[in-house]
Amino acid sequence: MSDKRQRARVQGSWAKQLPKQPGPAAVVPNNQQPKGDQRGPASWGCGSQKTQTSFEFHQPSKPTREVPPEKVIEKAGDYQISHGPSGVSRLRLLPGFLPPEEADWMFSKLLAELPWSQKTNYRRGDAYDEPRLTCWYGELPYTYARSTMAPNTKWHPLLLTLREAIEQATGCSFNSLLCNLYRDGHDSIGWHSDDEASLGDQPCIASLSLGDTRMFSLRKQPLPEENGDYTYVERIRVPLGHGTLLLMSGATQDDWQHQVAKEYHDRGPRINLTFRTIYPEPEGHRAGTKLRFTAQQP
Ligand SMILES: O=C(O)CCC(=O)C(=O)O
Repeated sequence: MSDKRQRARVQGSWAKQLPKQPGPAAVVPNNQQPKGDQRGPASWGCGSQKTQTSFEFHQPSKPTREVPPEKVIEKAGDYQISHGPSGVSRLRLLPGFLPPEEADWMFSKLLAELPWSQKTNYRRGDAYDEPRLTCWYGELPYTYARSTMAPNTKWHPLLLTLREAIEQATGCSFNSLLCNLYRDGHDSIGWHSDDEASLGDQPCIASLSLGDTRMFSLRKQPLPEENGDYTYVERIRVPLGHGTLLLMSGATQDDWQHQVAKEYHDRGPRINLTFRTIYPEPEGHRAGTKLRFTAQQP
């Protein structure tokens, strides 16, 4: 038990008040307790003095489980972040994928020219507005968090150029694009995996960032016996700056969740483009179904 909790237990308002004792404080370290004949007669309960109660304080034993230290990935490279029954989870980070001047120009153009809007999602029947703006490109609609985005089928020419460059750099092909605009540090995306059945098995997702740097966090899915408790899971942080490309592939969407949390200091706008491949939902299949159960939605 932590010191704080230990104190709260002893000091809690529900705790019975002990009669006030004269003399030294009740908590006496073991090595300072008087021994045998060093004790005065009062300690034996003789005479007119009341018996003193002493408590032994034992340092709580160290918790046997430790929260794993968070890792940070910020250098260019290919990373195998886990290896489990679903396979290897991979990240590839390419900071400076776009040179800064090119990235500046693209950021201004996309900010001004994409059809940004705020999507309404549903959680347990309640509607909520996403804390960011989005737009969706492709041939098919995209459903997540119980709401569907109609596709923009006519791609902005700059998005087509970027798609081609990213396909060449990654060796993956993409037929769709989710664009996110974080207007400031208060915009965010909550913990989720891109694991809707429409994205297929082990999708390859390429994420290009433009504008202010935001922290992209990943946390490992807990084992079934943890009952959805993420306390002891592995965590990784990846700062995503202007012009950075991040590729997630392998089992990353099966075994990890990701988020961009709110930040409470000054953050400027940021655009994130996530290229994916989307497949038609099978007949009789409810749109937006997850491949696994997840309690949270972005
Ligand atoms: O903004 C980002 O870097 C992440 C976006 C994201 O998680 C998503 O679109 O699914």
